[in-house]
Amino acid sequence: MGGWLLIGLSAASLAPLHKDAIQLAQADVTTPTYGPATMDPWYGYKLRLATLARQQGVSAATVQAYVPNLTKNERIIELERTEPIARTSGGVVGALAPYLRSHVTGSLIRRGQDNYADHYDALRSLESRYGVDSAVLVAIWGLETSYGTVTGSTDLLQALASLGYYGRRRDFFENEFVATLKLIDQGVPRWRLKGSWAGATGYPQFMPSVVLRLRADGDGDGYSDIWANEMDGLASIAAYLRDAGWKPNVAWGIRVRTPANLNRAAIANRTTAPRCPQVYRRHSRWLTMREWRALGVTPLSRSLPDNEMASLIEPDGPDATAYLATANYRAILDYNCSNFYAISVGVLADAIARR
Ligand SMILES: [Ca+2]
Repeated sequence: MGGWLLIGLSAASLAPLHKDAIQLAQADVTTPTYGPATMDPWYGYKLRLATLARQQGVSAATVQAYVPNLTKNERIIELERTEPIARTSGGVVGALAPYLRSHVTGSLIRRGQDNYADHYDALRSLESRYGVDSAVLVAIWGLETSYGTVTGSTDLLQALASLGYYGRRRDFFENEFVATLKLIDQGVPRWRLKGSWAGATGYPQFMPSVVLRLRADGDGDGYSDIWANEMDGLASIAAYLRDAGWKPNVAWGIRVRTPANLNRAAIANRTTAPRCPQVYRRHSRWLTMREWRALGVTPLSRSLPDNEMASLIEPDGPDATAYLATANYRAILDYNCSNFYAISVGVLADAIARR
């Protein structure tokens, strides 16, 4: 097993390695054993990654250049080991106001307004191209990376390989590892491929597979550089939201007042969302704005069209801050599945557009 002899091998000759790979995939996270006992487990795991990458069409040259020398990052494995499964707003009551104070700061609002003004014409053209509210694009850029100043400095290949090796979310991270190699095949330099410890990269903080699928050219130079070109980053966020079902010219949501006698059992959502159900559990069922008015739920400032569907969200429980959230709120949840995150995006976007 010495050396990296698999480079240039045909798919058929990779088959025996693939058998090892299946065995590796079934390894228990808590007692990791990779490959034959005589093989260094990390080396064995890199063979598995190289095999997967070649099977999924990554060039032999890229695999040869970037996989054999990878080292394992124990610090990242420790972050993954101690990562709470649900650290977001699902189930948390009574914490929206302090969350908004610490996340949607005066500085973030002010810099968002400046960026919105600086890029105003380009943002208008993105809005007509994608149909997505440009203030929301700026707000996501601000919350994800503080307007491009904090994009992460972790080497993606090392991080994703280490996370796959640890194995709690192996399929997910291995897919992202292969996607990162495909970006290199597309010409993205390795030094660009840095991000958060969990693999989010660039101005939009996309996972590599999302970069492959949705990165867009916002400034019209024919290339999408989501790591250094602001308009490319914003266009890519717009492409994501459009893909997630954004409806043009509809607000993400509105603040509302609820009546004292609102029967919450009657409006409870009885379906279970397939994706992040603990977040959707906090939404009421869908009603039209007209139906909400009939129940005494009234807008505090702007309203929604009578026929627009929305669900009621009361992050701090009854008789506190309440929102009617539209389909566009769900598109934001698709970006990052946390009610507090989506509300922060909406509140920041409203403040950015208000100036
Ligand atoms: Ca570009």
